[in-house]
Amino acid sequence: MNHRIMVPAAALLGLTALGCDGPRLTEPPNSGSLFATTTLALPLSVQSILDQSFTFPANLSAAINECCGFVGQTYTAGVTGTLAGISIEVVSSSAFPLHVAIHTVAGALPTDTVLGDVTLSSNSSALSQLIAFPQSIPQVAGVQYAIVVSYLGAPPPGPGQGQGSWGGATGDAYSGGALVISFNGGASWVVESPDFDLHFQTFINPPVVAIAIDIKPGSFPNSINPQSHGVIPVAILTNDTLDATTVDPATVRFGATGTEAVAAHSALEDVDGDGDKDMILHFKTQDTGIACWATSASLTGHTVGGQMIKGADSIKPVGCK
Ligand SMILES: [Ca+2]
Ligand SMILES: [Ca+2]
Ligand SMILES: [Ca+2]
Repeated sequence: MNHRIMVPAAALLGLTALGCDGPRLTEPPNSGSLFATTTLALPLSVQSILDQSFTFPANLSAAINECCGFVGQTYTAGVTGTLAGISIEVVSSSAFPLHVAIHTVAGALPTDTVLGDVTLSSNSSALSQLIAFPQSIPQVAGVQYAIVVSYLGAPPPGPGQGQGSWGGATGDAYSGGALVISFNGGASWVVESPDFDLHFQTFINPPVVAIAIDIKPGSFPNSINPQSHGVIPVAILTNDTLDATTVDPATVRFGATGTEAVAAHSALEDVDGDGDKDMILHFKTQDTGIACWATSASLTGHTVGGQMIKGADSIKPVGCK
C-alpha cells in the first residue's frame, strides 16, 4: 500500500516531499514569516480530567497540506461531559495559522458536522499546550469524535506544499480511533491505515450533578451568625441521583460560593430519617466566607468515582450589626 502521507518522523521534520499526485499550484509561502509567540496555553480548570491520551511511541508523522488539506485523528470518548480542550503534536514552519476543529464521526470517519473550531495564533502546537474551543462541545462516553487540522489560507495541497507535520505512531497503538485524511477539503474521508494514529490528548469537564443539601439539618430557617467561631452542620442527602456515601469528604467545600471551607469533620448517618445513609459535615463558620447579606450558601465536591456534585440551601444571617 502506498501510504500517502506517512514518513519516518525524522525525515518529516524537514517537510520532505511525499508521494502525492496533486498539482503544485503555487510557490511555498515565505517561511521567514513567523507568528508571534503562541498564546494558546491555558490553565485547565481544576475539575478537568485527562480522558483520551496517545503520546507514545513516536515513529511516524503526517504531513499537513501535502497530499491532503485536512488531516485528522478519531478518538473514542472515555467519559461523558464537555470538552475542556485538546492537545496535539504539530510542528511547522508555515506562514499560515493552524485551524483545529472537532467533528462528529460516523462509520469511523469524520462527518461535516463541526462541534467546535478555533484558529490558533500559531502554526504549531505541542502536547503541553491546551487548545480550548469557544463552543461548548459535548462528549459522550463510548462515542467517536475527530480532531481535524488544516492550515487556514494555505495554498492548495500538493507536493512541496506541506505546511506542518503531526507526530504519531504505527502499530494501532491507540485502539479508539485512527488517522484520517481528506483529499477533497473535507467532503469525504479515508482511513489511511488502521495501524496509524496521531498523538493527541483530550480533557473533559465532567457534568455537575445537582444534589440536595440541608444546612443545619432539622432546623429552618437556617440561621447563621457570620461572626460565630463555631461550626455549621451541613447534610448531603441521599436521593435518586446521589448516594451520599459515595461522596469523598476530602473534596467537599462549603461556603458563600461552594469553594471556601473544607470539612472539619464528616460522618455517615440517616440525617433525614428516610432509611438511607446521608453524609453530615461540619464547617468552621469563619472559613465559609458567608457575609451578613448572604441569602444562600453552596456546597461542591465529587464522588470517589469522580462525579462532580453541587448543591445550595438558603441561609438567614443573624447577629450582624
Ligand atoms: Ca488506532
Ligand atoms: Ca435546615
Ligand atoms: Ca437519609
